[in-house]
Amino acid sequence: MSLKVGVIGTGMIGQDHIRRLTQVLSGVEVTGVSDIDASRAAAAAPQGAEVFATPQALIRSDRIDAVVICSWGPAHEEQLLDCIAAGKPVFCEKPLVTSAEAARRVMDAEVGFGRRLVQVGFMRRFDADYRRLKAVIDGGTLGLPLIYKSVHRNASVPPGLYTSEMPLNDTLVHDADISRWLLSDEVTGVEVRLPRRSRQGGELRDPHMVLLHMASGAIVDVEISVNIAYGYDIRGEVSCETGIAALPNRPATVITDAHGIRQAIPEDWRERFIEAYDQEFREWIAAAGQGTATGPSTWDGYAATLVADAALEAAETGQLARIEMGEKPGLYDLPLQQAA
Ligand code: NAD
Ligand code: ISE
Repeated sequence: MSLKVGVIGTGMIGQDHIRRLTQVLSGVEVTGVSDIDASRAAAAAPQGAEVFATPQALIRSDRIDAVVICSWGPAHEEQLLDCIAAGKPVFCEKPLVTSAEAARRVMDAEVGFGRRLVQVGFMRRFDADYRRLKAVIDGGTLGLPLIYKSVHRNASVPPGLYTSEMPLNDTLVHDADISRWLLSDEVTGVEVRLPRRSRQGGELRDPHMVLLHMASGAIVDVEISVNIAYGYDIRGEVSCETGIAALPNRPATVITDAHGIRQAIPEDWRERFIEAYDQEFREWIAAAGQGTATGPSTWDGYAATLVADAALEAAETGQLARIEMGEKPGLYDLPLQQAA
């Protein structure tokens, strides 16, 4: 029997996830959609799907077994709380929420429910290159990881919609999550340095250099550039005691023609992570069919939110901002090494 899914938010990634749920993956059917822009929801609705007037009506409907949230970050908390109240598994695009207090409210609700229902859209954990990189680090042949360099470059971001806080509370959350997961470690402090401003983004503060101090003493150095024009470029390299391990440059196809030898660069996240998104949904569909969730959890979303909050503070003060996560509820007690 197919899992009946409702999609909230039918913008860029909502439409891309509807495509994969209807055309790529099996065992799943999109039976409802909702968006504050009703005409956008209607245009994105697959044949036979109901267009719900509100996210709440979609979440409560018996035509919906599980929910995919692709609305804007500030709308996630209310929609997550409604899904948990209805006992429905929910895939929520990152960021989980936009403040640590909101993350704690979602965690309290899920812990009160007594079973994991939430999977957060940290798709890098499902990417084959990142999984191979993690296997090398976990294998221990290179010794302990000491430094991780994470490069996160976007060709451009939507002017007006993407604000000056978003490099740190929307984009950085991917690097925060993948650093915790790759290194099986927690972030305890954040520093931010602001280099010369790129003229590509107008008044937008861009780029950012971020240092994540990990509990083990390892340090992660993150470059966030969101208007770099040439393409979507994601890199990662871990320096260990006796060697380094790095992501390959993607895609690997080398083109040789009259202009020289070059590798094409993905335009945006849809192209670079197309297989990772497919895989995160395969694993989500299997878990949601059992009434639960797998992979990146509410705890992981909370951890990334704390990093975002600390990064905003560090950018303001120029000082190291410390992070105290508090005690992890037993519901999330899977070692970081195993979560996806
Ligand atoms: P978008 O602006 O293209 O689409 C968002 C949609 O949500 C819009 O159609 C908007 O009308 C709708 N919406 C906003 N508030 C709503 C509400 N309260 N109820 C119902 N609908 C609402 O944005 P996007 O790029 O598709 O991003 C959506 C989310 O996905 C964001 O949280 C973003 O951070 C995340 N995202 C994740 C990735 C990834 O790589 N995992 C990539 C892009 C976006
Ligand atoms: C976007 O929302 C994503 O999640 C992309 O993966 C990220 O690279 C981009 O910076 C965000 O705006």
